Amino acid sequence: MPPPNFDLYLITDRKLAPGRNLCAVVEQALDGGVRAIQLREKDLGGKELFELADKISALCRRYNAQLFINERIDVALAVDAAGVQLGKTSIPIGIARALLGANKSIGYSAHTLKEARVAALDGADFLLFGPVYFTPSKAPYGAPQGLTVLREIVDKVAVPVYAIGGIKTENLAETIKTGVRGVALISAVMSAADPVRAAKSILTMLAR
Ligand code: 3NM
Repeated sequence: MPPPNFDLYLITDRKLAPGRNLCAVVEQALDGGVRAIQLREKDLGGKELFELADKISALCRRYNAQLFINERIDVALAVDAAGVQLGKTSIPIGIARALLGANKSIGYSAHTLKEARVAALDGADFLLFGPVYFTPSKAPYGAPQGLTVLREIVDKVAVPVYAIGGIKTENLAETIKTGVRGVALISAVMSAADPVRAAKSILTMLAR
């Protein structure tokens, strides 16, 4: 696959958009210029996830945006998504590639340099690395990794890296300075009072 062409990878979590319809928030993000969405609703079974993916896939097509499905290769194929997001408890990258074919993208969420290197060798198209900053959902796994470790990953792994975990407009500039390809985030857009504006301002900063 060609390298990813997006700066901002927006991940969904409908629990972080309480009281709002997930499709409506995703559409606002697309309105704000987001062109890559990862559907990550881990508690949904196949039926509900497929139905949601189908709706979000139609939205993404309308905006010429790419849709990635967390873990579920079957759902990604069913809605003809751009690819999947895998991690260390997922089906191996090589097997995913065999199922998906050469025209789908595989993102991999790494948490150590070793894991990032192995994922790159196994054929991941891009990596997420984090959590760079404090973020409530990852607090049980230990302290955030910080910018020094992030920079080391960027320098040592020959695959585009996206920073994830606690990324906000306030820390975007210092994060970009590490040489990352872009950033991946949930709450800075999903929980924003105005997701259109939040997406726009993050994308403007990333484009600089
Ligand atoms: N993965 P927010 S951090 C889903 O480090 C996820 O792999 C992470 O949410 C990792 O942008 C994270 O709201 C949460 O901090 C990102």
